[in-house]
Amino acid sequence: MVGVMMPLTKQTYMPLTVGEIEETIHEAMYVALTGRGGPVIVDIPKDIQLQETDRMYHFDPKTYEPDLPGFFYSPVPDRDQIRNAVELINRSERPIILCGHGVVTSNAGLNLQKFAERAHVPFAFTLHGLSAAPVDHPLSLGMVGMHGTVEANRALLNTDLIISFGMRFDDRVTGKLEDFGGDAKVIHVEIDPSEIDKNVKTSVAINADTGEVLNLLARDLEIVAKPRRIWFEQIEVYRSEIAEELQKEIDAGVGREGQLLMKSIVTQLSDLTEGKDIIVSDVGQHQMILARFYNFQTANSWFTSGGAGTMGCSLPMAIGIKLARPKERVWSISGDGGFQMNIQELGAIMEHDIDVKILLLNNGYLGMVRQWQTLFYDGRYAGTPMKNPDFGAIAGAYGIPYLKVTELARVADAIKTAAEHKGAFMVEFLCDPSEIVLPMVPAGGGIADMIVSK
Ligand SMILES: Cc1ncc(C[n+]2csc(CCOP(=O)(O)OP(=O)(O)O)c2C)c(N)n1
Ligand SMILES: [Mg+2]
Repeated sequence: MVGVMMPLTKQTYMPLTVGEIEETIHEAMYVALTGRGGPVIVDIPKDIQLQETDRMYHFDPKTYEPDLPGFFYSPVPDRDQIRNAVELINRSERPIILCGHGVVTSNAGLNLQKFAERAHVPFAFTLHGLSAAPVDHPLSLGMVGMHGTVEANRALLNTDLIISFGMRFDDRVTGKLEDFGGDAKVIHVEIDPSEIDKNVKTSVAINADTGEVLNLLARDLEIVAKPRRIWFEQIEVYRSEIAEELQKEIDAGVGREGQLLMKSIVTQLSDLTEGKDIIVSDVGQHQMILARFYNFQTANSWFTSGGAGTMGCSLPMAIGIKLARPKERVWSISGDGGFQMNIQELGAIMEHDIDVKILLLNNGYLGMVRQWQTLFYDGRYAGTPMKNPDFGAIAGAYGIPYLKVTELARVADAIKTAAEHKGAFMVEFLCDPSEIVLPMVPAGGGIADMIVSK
């Protein structure tokens, strides 16, 4: 167990006597929550579980600090490095801020906004950075990367200074590394030292807690708000490149065959919830469409599996999130493929009466793979069409009320019914399998290779 979990976790433990369990649990919690957070596994063997002890609790978690040589992080930034960063920011004509998940976890979204406003710099979100700040803020460019917005990606191509917070320059953000960044200088604020200079060479590295750094930058009196008129004019050009085309599709709401478009469903969900609810996605086209079209307003309201994402994660994640944040409305949104990978979690919802709203965006395909087949494999749809079960019968078997929506006119009502229902509710939407998530930076390509429209 410990061996197989090692590459998947931040740390693994296996106490070999009952006396070690207490200390191990404390150390595991400390490691999980300190620095860059991450999963830690404690495997307590069965024979150790059966041992007896009279050892009493004697740790104070507030003052507890384990003896962990090599496990070191410093939350406080170096003032000289901050000064160097501010100098670069003040000099830059075309800066861009990249907001990563570290901004969400350090609850620094408000300071990110303040800093961006004070310095007059546009900001873009990584997939995991979404919901750190309102995505419709005037300085926001939306998501960056493989399925990022035209404006975020074009700005990243043409910037002279990347100011990145709590992110790791994943390949889904950078595209082909050799083509990334051009002559742009890079400021990298990151708590995990192993991420600094890993993928992208930095001009100024600030190895500290993103929250602490943004707290300083939001109030830094040395920062000059330059007008950067040419840069912002250019950004408006990027913004308008496909805006009209997208709006037309959203307004039409259906594809050529009259089936629902996911971007229309997500836009209606966003409007009805005013972008304030908790959104838990699965992995696939619907995930990228949520990332692109949900108007995130609430801090830490977006939960998803990034990198090579894990299909099936949405339902169990949503259950955990609802238990942790019972007062907020939680939407679990899956594709027909991913939903069936953890469908048994409906049992947990039934057993514990958990109020999770389930939206199933059923396009009859492993849609994201189909998209690659459409764009890069001459439309050879091998292994992607789904022969799906009767999802209504499944919901019924678990005692979960269910609606099926095939018409655009019924989308908003169905979402509203689910939202207002007390308890779990499921809505299945029949979606157009030919919908493609664009823009797209092809895997292995540079951001300049972005496919913008069909
Ligand atoms: C467990 C797992 N298996 C395979 C993949 C590769 N994969 C990524 S997206 C996708 C298709 C997802 O299909 P669906 O859940 O129907 O969502 P859609 O793309 O149609 O919205 C696949 C197979 C993955 N990410 N995770
Ligand atoms: Mg699908």
